[in-house]
Amino acid sequence: MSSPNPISDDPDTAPPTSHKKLIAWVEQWNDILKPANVRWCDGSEEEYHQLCDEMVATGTLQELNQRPNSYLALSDPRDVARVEEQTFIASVNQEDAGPTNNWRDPAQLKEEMLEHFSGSMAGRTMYVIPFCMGPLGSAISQHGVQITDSPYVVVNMRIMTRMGHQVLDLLGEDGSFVPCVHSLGHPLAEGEKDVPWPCDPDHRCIAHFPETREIWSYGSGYGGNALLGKKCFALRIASVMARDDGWMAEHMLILGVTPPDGEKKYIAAAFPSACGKTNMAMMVPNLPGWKVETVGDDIAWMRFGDDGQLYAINPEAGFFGVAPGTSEKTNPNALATLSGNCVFTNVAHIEDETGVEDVWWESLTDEPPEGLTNWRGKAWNPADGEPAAHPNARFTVPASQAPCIAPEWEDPKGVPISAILFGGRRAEAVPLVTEARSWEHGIFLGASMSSETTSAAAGAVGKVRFDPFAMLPFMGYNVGDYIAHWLQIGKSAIKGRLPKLFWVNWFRRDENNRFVWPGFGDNARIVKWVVERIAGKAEAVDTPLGLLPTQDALDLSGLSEEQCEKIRSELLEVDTDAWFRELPRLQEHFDSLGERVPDEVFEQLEDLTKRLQSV
Ligand code: TSX
Ligand code: MN
Repeated sequence: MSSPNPISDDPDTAPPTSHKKLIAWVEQWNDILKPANVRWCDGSEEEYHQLCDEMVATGTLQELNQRPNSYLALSDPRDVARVEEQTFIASVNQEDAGPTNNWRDPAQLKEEMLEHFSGSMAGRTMYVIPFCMGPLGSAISQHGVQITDSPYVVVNMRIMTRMGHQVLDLLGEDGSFVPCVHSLGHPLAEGEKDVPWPCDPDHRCIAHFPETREIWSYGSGYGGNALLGKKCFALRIASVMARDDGWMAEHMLILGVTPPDGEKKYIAAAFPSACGKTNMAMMVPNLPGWKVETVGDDIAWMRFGDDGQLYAINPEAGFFGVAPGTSEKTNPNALATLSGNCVFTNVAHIEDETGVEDVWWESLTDEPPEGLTNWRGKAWNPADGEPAAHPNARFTVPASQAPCIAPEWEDPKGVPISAILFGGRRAEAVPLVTEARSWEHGIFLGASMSSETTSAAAGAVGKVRFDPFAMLPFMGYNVGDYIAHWLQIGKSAIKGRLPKLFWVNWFRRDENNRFVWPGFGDNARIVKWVVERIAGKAEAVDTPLGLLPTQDALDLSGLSEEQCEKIRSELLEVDTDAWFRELPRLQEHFDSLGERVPDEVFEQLEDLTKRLQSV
């Protein structure tokens, strides 16, 4: 005899699909999680408003009267960021997860997690969110279905993905989807009062099963731990799909750049955290007549078209950006994007005597306004030395609202990528811009990527951390196999059709510890050289590190004579001494990545050593 089933017995909650596998999967989890209700999300505006209103009533959200349809959420102070220590790649063989991932045996991990999932949605609604990563109907897009007991996750997923009934239509009766299970881990007993940000920090676990392409997330409601379409699916699981099916899932922004009298080109760029990826994607060029438009700010999925070109889509529909540091000076386009329809998380709250309710974060204005409430919901006192907004405070906003959004950002066929930049934050040694000598040399540069830690992350400041391809926390499989996949992409490509690869560094400092490069809109000068190199119109000089702009090739017009002199002598020269110090660190880095690192990487390191020795 079958037990009464709230999914199919109640006509109001009957599944709006005839996809048997999907219905069976939802029923299976309904039995495990034991929610009070099941709600299939349709993705409508009414649904969004209803959930927001409910969260205002329960105290999860505060409405902001200065920005239409915008809200502030303050998290549990123990649930403020991705949790890498509790993030797992559960492949059958440990070696398939590789030395850079936390590995667990899949069967064992599932058994453990099921104990936590058992009854974890008691007293709550289980939302079923069908979503699409990428434009609806694109051959590069992929579908997922997330189960969650967090209405905050539902409204964020509606901004960050294409979600709802259209996705069920696309799935039809047997379309494939990545099943994503998420629970906050805070069941409610009969009559128990809820808290504004339920979670279970002591038992958090973000699990990926690459072989069966499943995601299980327990205990956190924050960002990449909970919005499973983003880091979990679009990077960790998608990187595995991409390896198996000959495409690429990368931690990259995508921008379009139009020269004053030339053809629009598209550039993808990978940077570790705290290098200003969103700022770069939304850059206002400091060169007359040049235009930069945004296709994506965080993730790129790339596939070869029939013409042999690599085409990229942004799998996301919104920006989930770090708020602190975002200002009229660093990113005016982001501020314009945030005029309404935003969810802010862990920023500070303003409520003044005139009835204004809005948000604030560090460096939004030169001076903080009076009467701030900090991200922990307490009156903010600057004398305490604590920031008003959490350093990892976020905004969630539809990408379509950006004034700089490229008109073709949702083109299902993607945009053709002409160049890929690898960057990092390095005070020394790494030049302003270097063109790779070949695809294989570019892969060596990507695999060598490193960045100095900033105060935004925990731990020591100014320590160099390697972060190959800015993918270290996001590879769903062995890092050596990942590098081999990049090499394989090069082998399977039509000759001459691959994007050119570059290495950039905006963060060199002088003897007084001041940044030498003006950065921000002036990065357009580097973009210009890149675009001209693609067109075969700019000069480069062959150095041991790769191809650097000749002293005159970089457009420095409008910068002071003193600045130009410093840039030419410090940022466009190879510091051989610094590189002899760097070589053993690189050797150690590649040795630490395990047995599967391809020989080509070590050959590149040898070649670099020889070139430096023959200077
Ligand atoms: O985002 C940044 N970009 C990329 C912009 C398109 N930031 C901020 C990084 C933290 C997230 C940068 N910071 C950049 C940069 O190019 N460059 C720097 C370093 C820098 C900081 C301040 C100044 C110049 C360079 N100038 C003054 O303070 C006047
Ligand atoms: Mn990212």
